[in-house]
Amino acid sequence: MRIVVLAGGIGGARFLRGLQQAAPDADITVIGNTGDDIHLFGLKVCPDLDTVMYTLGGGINEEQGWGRTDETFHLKEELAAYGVGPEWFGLGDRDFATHIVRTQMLSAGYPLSAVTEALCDRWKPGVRLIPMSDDRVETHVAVTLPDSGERKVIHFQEYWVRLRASVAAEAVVPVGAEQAKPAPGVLEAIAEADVILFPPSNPVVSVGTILAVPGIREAIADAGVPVVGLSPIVGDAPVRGMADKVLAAVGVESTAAAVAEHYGSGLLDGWLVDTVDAAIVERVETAGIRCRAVPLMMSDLDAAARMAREALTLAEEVRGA
Ligand code: FO1
Repeated sequence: MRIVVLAGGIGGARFLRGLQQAAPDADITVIGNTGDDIHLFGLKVCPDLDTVMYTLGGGINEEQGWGRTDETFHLKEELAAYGVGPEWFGLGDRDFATHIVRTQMLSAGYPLSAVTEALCDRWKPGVRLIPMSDDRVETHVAVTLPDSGERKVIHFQEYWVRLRASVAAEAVVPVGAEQAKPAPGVLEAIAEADVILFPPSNPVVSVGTILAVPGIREAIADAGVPVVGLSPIVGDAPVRGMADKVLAAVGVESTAAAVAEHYGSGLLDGWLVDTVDAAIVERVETAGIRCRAVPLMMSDLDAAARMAREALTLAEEVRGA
C-alpha cells in the first residue's frame, strides 16, 4: 500500500512512527513542511524535516521532540561569547552538522529535495521524505509586542520559541508560498497514493503551509483516494504546541470539529477525533466528512500505532462507501 502523509514537526513525526508499526509493509512518502525553516549563522535550518528524519532515524531528543539526543552546546556558547545571536534558538553541536551539510549542498546547487534525500541516506528513516517545495517558504507571524505595543511581523520561530506563542498571532503568512512549486516527486506521490493522511500536525502552520503550495491541495482533492485526518485538537485544546493561537489567526475555533470543517469535505473524506470529543462526531459527519471517535493521545508508540490503524480502517470504510 502506498501512503502519503503531510507532516509537520513533533506530532507528525510521532504519528509516523506509529504508522510504520501499524503498516510495516506500506510504502510511506512524507511531504514535509518547510515553512518553519530559518536561516541562522549563515545556515539553513529545517526544523520539521529534521524532526521527522531524526525521530524515524533514531537520533531525536525524545522528550523535546526536536534536536538531537546526547547534545552539547559549545558552539552556541562560543557564538554567544562573540555576541552573535540569537540565543533563544537552541542549536546543538550535533544538530549544527546537519545544517552545515545541508547548507554546503544547497550552496553547491543541489535542491532541498536532493539534500534531504542525501541526509536521509545517513538516517534511513524508513520513509521517503520530500520537502513540500524546493523553493524558499518561511512562515511569518504578525504580532503586537507586549512591552512596546509595537505591531511587528516576526519569523515563526521567534513567535514560537522566543515569545512561546504568548501573544495573539494576528496574521500567519507563509511568505513565498504563492510562488513556490511542489518539489519533484510530491505531485507524483499524491497521484500514486492509495491513501493520504493528515497527521495530528498543526493545521495552520504545518499542514496548512503544505496545502498553501499551489497544486498540492488540488492534487489531493483530485487524487480520488481516501484522505483521512487526525485531529490535533483534543477537548478544545491542542495536544501539544500552540495550534489554538494560530487557528484564531485564521478565524477557526480551537475544536476538533472546526479543524475538520476548516480543511473541508472537498479535501477530507474522514476525520478521527478523540473519545472526549465523541459528541461532535455528528457535526463533522454533517459537514460531509465521515468521523469516528477513538483515543488520540500518542502516549507511546503502541498508542500511535493504534491511531494509525484506526485511520487506515476509516480510509477503507471511506473507500468502500
Ligand atoms: N523549539 C523550542 O521550543 N526551543 C528551541 O530552542 C528550539 C530549537 C530548535 C532547534 C532546531 C530544530 O530543528 C528545532 C528547534 N525547536 C526548538 C523546535 C521548533 O521550533 C519546532 O520543532 C518547529 O519549528 C515547530 O514544529
